[in-house]
Amino acid sequence: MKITRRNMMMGTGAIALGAAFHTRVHAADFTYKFANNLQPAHPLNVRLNEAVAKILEDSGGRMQINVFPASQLGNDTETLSQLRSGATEFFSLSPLILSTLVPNAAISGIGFAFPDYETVWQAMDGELGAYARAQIEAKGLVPMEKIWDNGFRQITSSSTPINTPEDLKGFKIRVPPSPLWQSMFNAFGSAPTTINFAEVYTALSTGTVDGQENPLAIASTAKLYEVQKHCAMTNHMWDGFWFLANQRAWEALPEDIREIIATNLNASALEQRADTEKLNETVREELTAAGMTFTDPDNAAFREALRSAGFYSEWKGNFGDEAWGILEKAVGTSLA
Ligand code: X2X
Repeated sequence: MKITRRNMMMGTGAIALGAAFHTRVHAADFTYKFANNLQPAHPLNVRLNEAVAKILEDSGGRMQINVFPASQLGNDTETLSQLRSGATEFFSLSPLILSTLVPNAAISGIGFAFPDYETVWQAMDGELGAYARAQIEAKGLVPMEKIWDNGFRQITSSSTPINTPEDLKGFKIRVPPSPLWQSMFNAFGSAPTTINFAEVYTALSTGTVDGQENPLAIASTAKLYEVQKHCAMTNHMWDGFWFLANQRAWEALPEDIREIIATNLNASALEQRADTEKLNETVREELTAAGMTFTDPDNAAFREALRSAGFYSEWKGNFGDEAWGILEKAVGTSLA
């Protein structure tokens, strides 16, 4: 091979890269995967990337966590199976989707339960969150203490704007894989279809469903405004993401590394909550500029529609008096 300036430089570069890679491979005692269903620009991934960099640093390079955003390892249903088998070590998941494994984890997703964020965080950092985490642990998964924010959910549609609960009758809406979501939109008289988030953009663009519901931060970062025209600010439920570890993978880590991971993830959760709340408040303008039209319906009418359909009494029965009592105490009002 003729030595030129160009391939000499490439050679040097390759050696330097090789050396860096070598050091990294040997430095990390543990290399774990962290899966989630959100786009890289969502505050959850922004803060998660910061947290894993800090974990690598604080552990002296012993703990490497590689983040796989945007359902790269599979949709939520598949990734939950991977988490249980240990094929994926970490996963962030909505309490409602997690309820397919841990039924009472869904308690925080009851429609119109939380009036505001202050009540949400008091509940989720308090007795209600502790109750949910105990339920999760009983099924062999390890939840971090602080839940991350998804947000208050709003309904988007492509054909007609939603102004009243009557507009939801017969509405073909995508819901995430969870009995509580299915039940809620059945109570509205809609035609809900269960679709994992990984397939939502396609389902909307091909017209398989007419609408979906998600916080505005997701409508923005997942570019749902490209395939949805209207948005109704129903605030019909708050949703979050439990940060979950596979139990065997977690217990394989030395105590000090577990401590470093938990401390950093819980600290980043608080920053992510602030980011997401702010984004959900400010992004309406951006979505309007992208061509979406907004309606601000009377939320009380939607809540009343659920009540008169028997939604609350049915779910009080499903969750049982203990869980329901903790929820009512947290929100300071009788729900059923
Ligand atoms: O699937 C959804 O809609 C999402 C992204 O909000 C959840 O993870 C529940």
